[in-house]
Amino acid sequence: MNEAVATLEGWYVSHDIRTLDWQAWKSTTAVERAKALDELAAVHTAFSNYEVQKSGGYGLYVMAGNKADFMWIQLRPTLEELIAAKHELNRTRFADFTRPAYSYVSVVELSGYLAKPGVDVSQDPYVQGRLKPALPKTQNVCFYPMNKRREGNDNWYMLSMDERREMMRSHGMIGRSYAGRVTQIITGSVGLDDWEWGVTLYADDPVVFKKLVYEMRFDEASARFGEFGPFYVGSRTDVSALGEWLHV
Ligand code: 76R
Repeated sequence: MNEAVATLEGWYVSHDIRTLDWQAWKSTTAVERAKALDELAAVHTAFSNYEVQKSGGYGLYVMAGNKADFMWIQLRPTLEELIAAKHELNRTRFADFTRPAYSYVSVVELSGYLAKPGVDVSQDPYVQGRLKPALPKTQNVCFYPMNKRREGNDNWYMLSMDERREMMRSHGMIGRSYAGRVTQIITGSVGLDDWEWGVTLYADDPVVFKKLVYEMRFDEASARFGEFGPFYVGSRTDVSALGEWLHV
């Protein structure tokens, strides 16, 4: 049997992606809309405080395209707390106007392919910071789930550790050439959701998503082995900006 790479897991992650029922939103009263936005503002502040207290991560985004209108990304130390965060949002009046578009449950993952030997990761502040991250505050976000292929000669899981490590080295070198322009959070979801990983990318300039993902398509780890789910792209927002978006 081939050797599975060792992984480190950090906080649990939820990508909660929803559409707005515009018809219901427009046909309710201005008073109801104001109450709904107030309740949204209250949970938004509560969620943001998890980041301030370093006990979770949080981001709210308005989405491009017709697939969705909003994405809430939440990070928590346990699955129970992640579920509680969903319920907190669902208890608001604002949630009554939302419909599920997509959701993804995963856990922050660092794989050991390129790990430095001899480092005690439980004591390493850099590693711990990456496992329990505050979400980057760039203007834009791109999320998609993916698999590594398991077909015929293109079966990632039948490759030796050395072959996989070499491909991940090449992958990481492309990634690093985007340092300062894009930040990635890789989350593992084998056994948690329908794909094997979630890829969440942060950049100010959304063209960088296109350039990075395109360049990686030519690299063996993606060209031969990458299988991709739906892409969701959006822009970071807060409740006051959202109030303007939702003003009817
Ligand atoms: O953790 C590290 O930064 C070390 C190097 C590294 C690993 C191990 C790394 C770097 N990645 C790793 C693992 Mn990645 N990554 C993706 C995608 O669209 C595509 O073609 C693929 C989606 C992007 C865009 C991306 C970006 N990476 C992984 C894994 C787990 C694989 C496994 O365990 O088998 C996946 C699925 C994956 C996918 N990667 C980087 C980037 C970027 C920008 C970097 C450099 C990050 C940095 O230097 O901080």
